[in-house]
Amino acid sequence: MITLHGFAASNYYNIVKHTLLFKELSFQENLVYGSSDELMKVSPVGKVPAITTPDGFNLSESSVICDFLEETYPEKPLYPKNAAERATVRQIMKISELYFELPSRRLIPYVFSGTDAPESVKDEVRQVLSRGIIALNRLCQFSPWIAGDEFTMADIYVYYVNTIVSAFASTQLNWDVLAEIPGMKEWNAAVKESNTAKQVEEGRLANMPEFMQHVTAQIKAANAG
Ligand SMILES: N[C@@H](CCC(=O)N[C@@H](CS)C(=O)NCC(=O)O)C(=O)O
Repeated sequence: MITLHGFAASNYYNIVKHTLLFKELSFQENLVYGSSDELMKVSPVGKVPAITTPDGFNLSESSVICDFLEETYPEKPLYPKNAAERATVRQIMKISELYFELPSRRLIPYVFSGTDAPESVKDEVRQVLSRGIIALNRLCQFSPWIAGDEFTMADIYVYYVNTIVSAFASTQLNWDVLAEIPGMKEWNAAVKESNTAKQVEEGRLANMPEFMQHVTAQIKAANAG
């Protein structure tokens, strides 16, 4: 059986969990937080998520894990057969990671510490998000799925990226980023309606109290040091 290492409050973890559930693969969850010794054994940078396969192969990086799962378990495919269409799916995923996820993440420490981000940081984040908005407006089809008529890995990936945009960028910048992409909110609501997304969300909510305790302890330790 596959082991999924990490914690369900992580959107990256949930990308892989959603993929495993979609493909109906049997897996067990091993609750572990970032940078722990246990995680370092399976993830070279000590980040969540990582997986261990039944034959003992360890792998980290959410999009790489998803590619591996697709290649190893091609049943219930999440990438189109056509190479150009497959590349477009990956392009949407990459752009959402670089221009939506990563800038939004820069604001997480301010949200967790209850402070307002400096204007210079907000400006930088706004600029990167603006490029993401332009690119995703050009690439996303929402017909009905993000890359066309097939539900693909990009639907899973962007859905969980958007949770970070909404929770951190939109709140800190007072900017409804997703509303800048016509069709995005309706598509988001459609993915949220799926039983798989609901199951993943249950896991996230169950983990949140413990995760917040973990974050609070980390902030205290950092302030003490
Ligand atoms: N590029 C990585 C990012 C993973 C990541 O940032 N994970 C966060 C949790 S959402 C983490 O492990 N943070 C703990 C740490 O940085 O020590 C991926 O796609 O898997």
